[in-house]
Amino acid sequence: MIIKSVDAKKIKDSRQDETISVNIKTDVGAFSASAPNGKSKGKYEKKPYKKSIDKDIETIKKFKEYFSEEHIDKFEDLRRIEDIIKSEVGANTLVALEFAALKAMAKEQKKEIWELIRDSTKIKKQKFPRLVGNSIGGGLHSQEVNKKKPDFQEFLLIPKSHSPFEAYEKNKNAKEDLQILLKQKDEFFKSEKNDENAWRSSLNDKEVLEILITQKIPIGLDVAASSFYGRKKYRYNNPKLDRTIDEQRVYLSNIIKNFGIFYIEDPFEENDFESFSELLKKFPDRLIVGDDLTVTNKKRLEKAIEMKSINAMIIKPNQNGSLIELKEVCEIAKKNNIKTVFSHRSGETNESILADLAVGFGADFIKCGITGKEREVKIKRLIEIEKSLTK
Ligand code: 2PG
Ligand code: MG
Repeated sequence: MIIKSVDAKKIKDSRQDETISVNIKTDVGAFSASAPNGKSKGKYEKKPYKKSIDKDIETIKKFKEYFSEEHIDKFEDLRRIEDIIKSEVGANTLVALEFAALKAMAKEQKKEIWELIRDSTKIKKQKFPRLVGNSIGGGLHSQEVNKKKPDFQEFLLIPKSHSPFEAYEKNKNAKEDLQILLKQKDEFFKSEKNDENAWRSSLNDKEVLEILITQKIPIGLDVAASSFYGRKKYRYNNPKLDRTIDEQRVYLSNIIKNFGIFYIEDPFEENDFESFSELLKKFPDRLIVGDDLTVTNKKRLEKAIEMKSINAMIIKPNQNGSLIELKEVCEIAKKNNIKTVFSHRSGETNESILADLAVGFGADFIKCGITGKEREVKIKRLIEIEKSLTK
């Protein structure tokens, strides 16, 4: 496949913020793809744009002649695109371009995108990723309800099923049950949704967990601790309380024990590899997940492995931009028994390629919400792949 020309434009994400959509013309047709936006971003993520979205759009157009000299036929050939443009644009621009290139390659080879990453005989033997769905939210993704909200960013439901179809049904039903329970327990609840289409509530973290345990589905938390850490303390608002690093360790250990938490993401701020290690030592049978800690970055993952900080990690394509490095990160994770959780961002688009990547790379989990158009396109794509493989 040959890329004949490249164009890009600004589109709106689910939060109505600007993001990039890249369009390529190739000898097998035109293809476009877009990248999402994070809000509780890790400090060590690659920048979405080199200087600005407008500058990246200008740059990518300038480089179009260079692309037309390259044959791009297999996943590894994305490296050729990276050699040309990686240092010139940001992670969002690069990843959207690589997504579009994958779509073109799939068309040319009459394959599905996930098949470009791994052949179907291997996929058939592997388990489908389990859904990780955001049911109730707080932190940076939620506005307050009657001046209050939970401090943790995401209260996640993780059905045991490896069938995306089954898990999707379970999560949708549970989310409806939670609406009824919130109406009973939260006098200010108005059935409003947050950035990721999760319920907004005035309840605090423990009160939300009391409700969540009624569902009998394994519970996950994205504490997103960096977003409320400052001057050596975790600054809780609901109720108002500053916790030292030691106090945070004790508090979260109690939460994990008392509510049987199965998955906990970013329990500590993004530089504190040591507290992660302590928690993992104490709870080796739970998933201690790095997101802002590891930012889909090889060096950060290597440090987390050396420090024994995590046994699971978030993979977000636009935290890095390079799908070649993302592949390496997944391989290193697998070798070291670290589970991978392919994840959406809080500001999403209608792009569904995350599902193909999750299947192709053999992800253990996929975190992409429960409801909302931008979330459901990814789940539905996963179900479509499931159906095609179980025929
Ligand atoms: C996270 C993500 C997605 P954001 O923290 O895991 O849920 O949030 O995209 O805002 O970084
Ligand atoms: Mg996170």
